[in-house]
Amino acid sequence: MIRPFDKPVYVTRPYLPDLKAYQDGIAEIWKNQWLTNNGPVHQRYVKNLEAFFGTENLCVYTNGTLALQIALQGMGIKGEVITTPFTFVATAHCLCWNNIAPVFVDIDPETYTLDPAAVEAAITPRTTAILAVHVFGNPCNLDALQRIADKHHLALIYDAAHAFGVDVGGKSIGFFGDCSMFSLHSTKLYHSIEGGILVFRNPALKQVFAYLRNFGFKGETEVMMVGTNAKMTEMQALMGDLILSDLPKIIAKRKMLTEAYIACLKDVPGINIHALEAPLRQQVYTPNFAYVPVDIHEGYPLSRDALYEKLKTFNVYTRRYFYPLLTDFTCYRGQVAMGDLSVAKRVADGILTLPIYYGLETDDVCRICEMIAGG
Ligand code: T4K
Repeated sequence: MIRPFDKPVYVTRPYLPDLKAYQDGIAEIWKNQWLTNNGPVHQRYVKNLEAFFGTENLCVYTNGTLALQIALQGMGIKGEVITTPFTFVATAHCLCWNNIAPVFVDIDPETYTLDPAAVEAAITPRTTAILAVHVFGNPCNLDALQRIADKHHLALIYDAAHAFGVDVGGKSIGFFGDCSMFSLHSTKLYHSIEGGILVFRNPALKQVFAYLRNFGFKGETEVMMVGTNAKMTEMQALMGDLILSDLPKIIAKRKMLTEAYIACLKDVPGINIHALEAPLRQQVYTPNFAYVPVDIHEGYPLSRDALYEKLKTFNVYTRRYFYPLLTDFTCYRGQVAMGDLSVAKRVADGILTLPIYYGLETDDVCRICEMIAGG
């Protein structure tokens, strides 16, 4: 008889740094009397991020959504942009907020990222960019997408919201394409409460991206462009800065938990764990173990949704990231262009993302897996 957890086990919990260290940082902010607008903690954080990424071509924002909106605006993206329906709504919302038409195409069944052949088939004279998502931290097909972008003179932008800490060929995944957005939301493995980062190729964008973050201001009396307010506060910067040095131990713990899921689920009929195993098997990139997506299919005695409900009775709150597909949401249904999305639909209907966070223990993982194996 498997007992429910006494306290709710959520799909994620934020990593919290040492409280005393955060309190000391807050005391410094009190002393500075500087809360936002490029304060000293923000400046220190940016320097540390530049060292982490190995580039000065980055800008920090109050959240990932505004960061991505600013990337599209600052790069002058217009017309149609090809993107994925299997992502968080923010990806497509950022296009629409810039009056850009999203064109949704299908995904690869192994990585759940954009299918390059489907991307190429959807290009029209109005296409200006590809907005690809490293969903669950899985790198997109970087070479193929770059080849298509080069051949058709398109910008290549990555929504790397899930991919902080992922390296490819020894360098950050942020170095691929023209620009990448990392989300630093509390639900992410690395966070700044709320936050976002743009990493980009063209150094000239740095000034534009900074203007757009602060209403377009240059000094006190000049406004260069119609910007917005997307500045990160000192409290956010402090959180991000304190957690940055903990990243290796956060990722190591998540690797251990992922391996525990694999060991406990590998023989459960009807549960496909290829998306958990793939990052461990390959040699090409360093994964971050951001999510635990498992695919529930016919061999399992319950439907995905029934399992999701059943786990709630054990006090386990999984999520169906990313279901429904974006194209099925009220605001997009019937309003947007799309190709054949049969793979994306199948994936969205079968995926359950299981709990993973620093405070979770392998015993908890085994207990969750017993609940799943019980059918
Ligand atoms: N692109 C992609 C591909 C994204 O996934 C996202 C964000 C974005 C763009 C936009 O980036 P941001 O603008 O957010 O920086 C969450 C996050 O709010 C969102 O950031 C994230 N993707 C998305 C995948 O997940 P919800 O609506 O599922 O979050 P919520 O509030 O239901 O939280 C999930 C669980 O986390 C809760 O059940 C409990 C736990 N939790 C959450 C918070 C906020 C805590 O324990 N403590 C907390 O403080 O969207």
